[in-house]
Amino acid sequence: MNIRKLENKDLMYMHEWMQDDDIVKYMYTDFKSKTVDDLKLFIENSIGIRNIHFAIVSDLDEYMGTVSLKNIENNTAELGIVVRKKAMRKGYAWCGIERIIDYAFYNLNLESIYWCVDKENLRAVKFYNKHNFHRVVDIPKNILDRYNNKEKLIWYSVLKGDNVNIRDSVAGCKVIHINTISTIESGELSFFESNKDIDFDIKRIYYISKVPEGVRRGFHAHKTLKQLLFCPYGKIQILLENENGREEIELSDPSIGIIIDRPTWREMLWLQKDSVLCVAASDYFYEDDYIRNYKDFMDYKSKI
Ligand code: T46
Repeated sequence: MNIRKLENKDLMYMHEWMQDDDIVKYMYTDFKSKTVDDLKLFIENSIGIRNIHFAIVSDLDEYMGTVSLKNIENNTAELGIVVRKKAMRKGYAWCGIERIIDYAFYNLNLESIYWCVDKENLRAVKFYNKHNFHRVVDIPKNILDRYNNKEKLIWYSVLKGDNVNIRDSVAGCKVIHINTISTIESGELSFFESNKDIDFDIKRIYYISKVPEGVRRGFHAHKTLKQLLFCPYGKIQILLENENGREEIELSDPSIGIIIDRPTWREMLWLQKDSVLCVAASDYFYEDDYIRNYKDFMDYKSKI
């Protein structure tokens, strides 16, 4: 599956979903009244300066939906997506979104993308929440004014650098999405709370900074300490090893963290100068809790 320029052969499939009540009921454009001529014109003008629409297609090049960037201005744009019934729950929506995000950030050099859904469109809300898209709180008035039923809308956004495709765990340690509130033109705010977002009391916070690129730190495990690691700035590779194996993950998105809650060997590689590693820990600093020798760690692991 992929995205490509809309073509006239897509027209009949576009017309098909526009007549489907289940699909258009939460949309604010009157698609039902669109004629074949309207659609021909739409396809002809699908790549513009202010609005860009692509077809989401199957491996056999069959149209499965449309993904759009609308109102492109001030380094931002509104995302729009629709998929045919046939394409639902098959990964086409995700493919369309992933590709358009790349296109927006790397071809058009935008800084953010935003969109809204009707609160009652539970399927869409579930989809965006599941994929960790950040909720936006302060939508600029000129954007809100495009919609009549403002109170019924939930807004989401992706900012350049957000990692939208992250795995669930590394060596069995949970990768978490830290609560993050976006603002379209002024960044994101992330937060977590003890015993709510992470299931331990935080007794200590420390951070590691001013590390030159290419340097590795760590090379130890903890016997009992639980920690949440995150990278509020830069890019750091974290290598973890425990009974689940030896795996790596790159931390580069401030809204992503790893919870290490079992004896795990760790090594941190600074992939970018001035990256900061921040850690929320379940206990005070006790040197006795460290296993700083790999062989000792292997022995310790074999006994637990
Ligand atoms: C970990 C990874 C991710 C203190 O005095 N208090 C503290 O709270 C900490 C964390 C360290 N220290 C002392 C202990 C050493 O003399 O600071 C010195 C440097 O610590 P270390 O070499 O352990 O730093 P890293 O970067 O290898 O490891 C640190 C944490 O120590 C460790 O718990 O999980 O970050």
